[in-house]
Amino acid sequence: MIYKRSSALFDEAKKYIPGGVNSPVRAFNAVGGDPIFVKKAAGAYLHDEDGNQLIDYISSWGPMILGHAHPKVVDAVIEKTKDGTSYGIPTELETKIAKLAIDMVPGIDKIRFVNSGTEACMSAVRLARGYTRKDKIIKFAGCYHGHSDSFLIQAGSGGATFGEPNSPGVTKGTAKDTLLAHYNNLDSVKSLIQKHKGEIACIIIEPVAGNMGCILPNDGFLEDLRSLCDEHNILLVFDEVMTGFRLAPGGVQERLGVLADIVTFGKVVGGGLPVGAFAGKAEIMNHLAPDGPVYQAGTLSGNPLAMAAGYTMLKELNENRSIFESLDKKTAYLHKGMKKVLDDAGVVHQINRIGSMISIHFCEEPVVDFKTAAKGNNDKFKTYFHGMLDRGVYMPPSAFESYFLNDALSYEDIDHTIKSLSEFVDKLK
Ligand code: KE4
Repeated sequence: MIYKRSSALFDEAKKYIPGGVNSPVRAFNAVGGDPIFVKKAAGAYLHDEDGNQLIDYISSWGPMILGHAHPKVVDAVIEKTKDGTSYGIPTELETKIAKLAIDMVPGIDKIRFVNSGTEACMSAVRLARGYTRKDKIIKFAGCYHGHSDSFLIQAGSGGATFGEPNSPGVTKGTAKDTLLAHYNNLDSVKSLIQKHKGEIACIIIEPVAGNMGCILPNDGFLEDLRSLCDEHNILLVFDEVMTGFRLAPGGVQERLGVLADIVTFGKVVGGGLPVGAFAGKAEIMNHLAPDGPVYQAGTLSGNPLAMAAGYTMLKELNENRSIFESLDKKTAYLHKGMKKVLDDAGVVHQINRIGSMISIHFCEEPVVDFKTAAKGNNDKFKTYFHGMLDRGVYMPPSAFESYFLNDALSYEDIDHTIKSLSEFVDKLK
């Protein structure tokens, strides 16, 4: 595959945009080389600036679950645009998508729309703190909830239980209120609760993690978190920005049968336009301005174009629920095929999968948290990523990301993906 024009465009972009990108993971720093620049996308395919067609396994990091440029979504946005693009005044469409989301997702009475997953998670934490009148939060190493200061925290040094900033610009004052636990490790949560009795507003978690690669909760882990929260008057916040409306119509809460107190959404809920949302029981959500004291706002929140795209996508998923089973089957087929190629070549690896989320890790032991995810051989991952890209398959450009399959993918596309791996698998030994 030739990427000359993409490289030239990247050089140009770097003159005007920090790192040449508007979000760091796009810059290929984890895998090396220059990023491709996309000209257009349709269905399961990306079309880059050098005329290459690539099978897309990130689906814009989740939103494009129906495939790119889905006709119904495109038509809805075009039609809505003719009525104007933003009012800053309530519209009926916001109520329609709110009712649909509440019908689809268990355990929520009310939902507030914002403009990104970060905004949804940031607002959910403020709401939890405002509702409980407590300051500290527990998050898990390796889970990503967007780039709000409270989340850019790494493990504190030594015995300190509170976190330290993992980015310049995040203050120690902010970091001290974020406590760090370890995924699938209930004792790490219990010890934080013991050390900070009565101080913890919420536990926020990706109920299926997608930012360490894909990592599933151990059996009973989410149920145990639910019990701990009930016992200690702590709110449980499920960050379903990736999993919401993807792992089931009702997300992980439906698929795994555990209910959170606040759930956040992004990606699919916006149908490819900028939308995030957070939702919960009325008792909690009514604490939000203008009814309640917890402030949260946004000029473009509930924007008519974004609502048109999101409503159309949710409606399509809600009325064609066989899409979820179809995606599960396609992902299982990909898993089986990739595993056979890697096993036959004697390549040590792990594959984690649930629904249409999957990731490959080149390491010996099962990947169950950030520590085990970090043991993946990144040189092999780089070889894997570029080997696939050179054969027209676009995988996430980082070992710490999940793939997101879309419904436009055909079994022929998946066969091509498996065949591509077999062509260079010996380089992964
Ligand atoms: P956004 O602000 O990027 O819309 O959402 C933040 C967010 C919150 N919660 C979870 C579980 C997320 O995965 C994300 C964002 N996901 C990344 C992919 N790892 C988006 C890609 C990017 O940062 O460019």
